Amino acid sequence: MSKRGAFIAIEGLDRSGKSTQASALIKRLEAANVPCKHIKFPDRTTPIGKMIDSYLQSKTELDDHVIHLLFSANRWELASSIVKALEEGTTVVCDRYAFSGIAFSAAKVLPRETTSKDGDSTIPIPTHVLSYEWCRAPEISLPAPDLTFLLEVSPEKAESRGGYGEERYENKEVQEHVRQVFDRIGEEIESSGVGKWVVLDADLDKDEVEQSVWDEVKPFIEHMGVSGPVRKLWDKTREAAMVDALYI
Ligand code: DGP
Repeated sequence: MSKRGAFIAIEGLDRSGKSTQASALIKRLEAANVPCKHIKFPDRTTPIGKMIDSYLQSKTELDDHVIHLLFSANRWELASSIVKALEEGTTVVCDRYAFSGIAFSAAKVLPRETTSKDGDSTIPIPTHVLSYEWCRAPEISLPAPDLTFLLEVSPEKAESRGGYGEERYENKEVQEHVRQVFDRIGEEIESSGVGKWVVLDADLDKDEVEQSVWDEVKPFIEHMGVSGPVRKLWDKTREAAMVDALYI
């Protein structure tokens, strides 16, 4: 079977420099004559994307479940075209993906935190609106990236970068919860063996981050792409079918 393109996702907290790094990676791939395609989620141009855009700018309010499913639907809108591009030998660089979907939704806590008495002290208990498992469910079976970068930025650095705080989610508390969920996702992806998860320090100078990204991507270029079919995220259907087959 001939090689296919690599699926590379760039994830991170707000103002971590994802978009800059995605563009820089595309430039390097083009310079190396690698067929490549740059996509970004949310894709705010589709009808679903326009609803998401309006929500992010706080022009509309939506139930937390509804907006989560819209973000996911926005990825499913493009899922088959991603697989097609990869199978045709195009490397796809994706600025945000399903992992942001889970992290930003599962990080949501109720505005008023519940408190419980522990002796004399009061411990704040963050009450999550949506469970991790519920948030992950609609992302199951989406095309799985071969390589995911998580750009970690400190709150101080993020705030010092332009435009921070203009949209929903861009505050320290939410970003800290998001960081914790990203860590959990990274552990799951690494242990599932479905793709590589690379954490990079995005407080560093952008050229240093760009070089670290390229060092990870280079082996894919040297091997002229990826062998084997595009895998699926958290896909248990094949395993379940194999177990069922044992009992037939
Ligand atoms: P960006 O255009 O990359 O700055 O993303 C806009 C904001 O939307 C950012 O705060 C992260 C958030 N976001 C991105 N994807 C998702 C998603 O799938 N679900 C949720 N809840 N938030 C997301």
